[in-house]
Amino acid sequence: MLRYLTAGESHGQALVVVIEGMVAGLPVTAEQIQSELARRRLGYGRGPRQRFEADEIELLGGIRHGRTLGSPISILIRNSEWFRSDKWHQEMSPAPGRTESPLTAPRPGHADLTGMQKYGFSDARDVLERASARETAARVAAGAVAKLLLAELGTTVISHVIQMGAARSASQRPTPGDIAAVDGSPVRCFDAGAEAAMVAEVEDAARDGDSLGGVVEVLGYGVPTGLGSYVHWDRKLDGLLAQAILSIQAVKGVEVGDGFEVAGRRGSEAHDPIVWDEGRRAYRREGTRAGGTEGGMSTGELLVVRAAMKPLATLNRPVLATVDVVTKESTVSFKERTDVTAVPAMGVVAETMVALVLASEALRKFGGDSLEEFRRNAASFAASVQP
Ligand code: EPS
Repeated sequence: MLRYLTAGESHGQALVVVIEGMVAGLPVTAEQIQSELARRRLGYGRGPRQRFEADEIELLGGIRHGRTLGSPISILIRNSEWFRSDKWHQEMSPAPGRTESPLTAPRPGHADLTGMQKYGFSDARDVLERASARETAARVAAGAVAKLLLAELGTTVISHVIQMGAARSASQRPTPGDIAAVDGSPVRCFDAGAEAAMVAEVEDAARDGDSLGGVVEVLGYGVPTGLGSYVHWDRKLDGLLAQAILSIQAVKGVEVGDGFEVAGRRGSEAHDPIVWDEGRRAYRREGTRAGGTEGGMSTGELLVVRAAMKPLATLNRPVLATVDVVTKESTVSFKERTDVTAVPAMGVVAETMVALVLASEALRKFGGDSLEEFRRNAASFAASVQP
């Protein structure tokens, strides 16, 4: 229901996102989008580029006087890198010409080699500029708008880092009120004890010229009951969430609820019993083992989705072997990126992807062309939910 398309290369002029399907009348300001983009730049272990990428946006269409119009929303994010040196004007020029310095040693673990084979390129830059996770800035801008729609339903999506390299956090979960504390942590970890171990992991890896992966947990509070559906494979909410999460650069694993761990338990210990809450006149699940989905639908309980990110494939120490595509001789991969880890930033991107899926499914369920209509439909469903 909510469609969005991003365009732009990491060292090109700008990124752009076009969002289609948003209701009219949703209050949106540039500052709200900007503050989500600032959250994505957080995190110990990121490279120098995050210090000068301001991610300043321009709202090009779809918003007038602080409200959505129902028309496509278009957001531009300029790449500061482009303006810092002539190098990128030449390297990334859209005018006919060629580069003086093609990258001919594709980096293992990146899209480089397969992308070159697939699209017929001899310069890895033709691939890596678009495959780069810089693109997630445009997604986060779209996600900021999705989050504003979800806020109208009382739904909040947050995330925290639960593993960085070998360091893991305890099981306590932040609530929406804790998000400033999570963002205030250098590794976006809610567990102070684990935070120190995670920072130490990053320092160790940095000293060794190495990189780190990790796991983030995304939590959806106040998700309405009944998003997604059991009637078709491609309408299942957990399936949609998994696709959205796995589309994030370097993410290799996704779990809903207790995920892989539940497979080792007995059935009697693997599910969340249903109880009737007389005070709230509502059903409740005892536990979060299912992660807030059953049969591909949101149950109305806490949504729990985890994303596992592999360590970044470019190391500051040239150890990963590759082959030069011109000479076919063995060499080591070049250094294009400088971050030690991007796990804290990935958490913000994972929030974004979950928010976009939930907003899209909420629009499918509650519909409407205006915010007023959407709200009315959501309220009337909530008041009459059966049995
Ligand atoms: C990226 C490489 C690094 C990251 C960049 C993504 O950029 P550079 O090659 O200029 O050092 O900093 O991330 C961002 C700029 C961003 O905004 O996330 C890559 O190759 O994926």
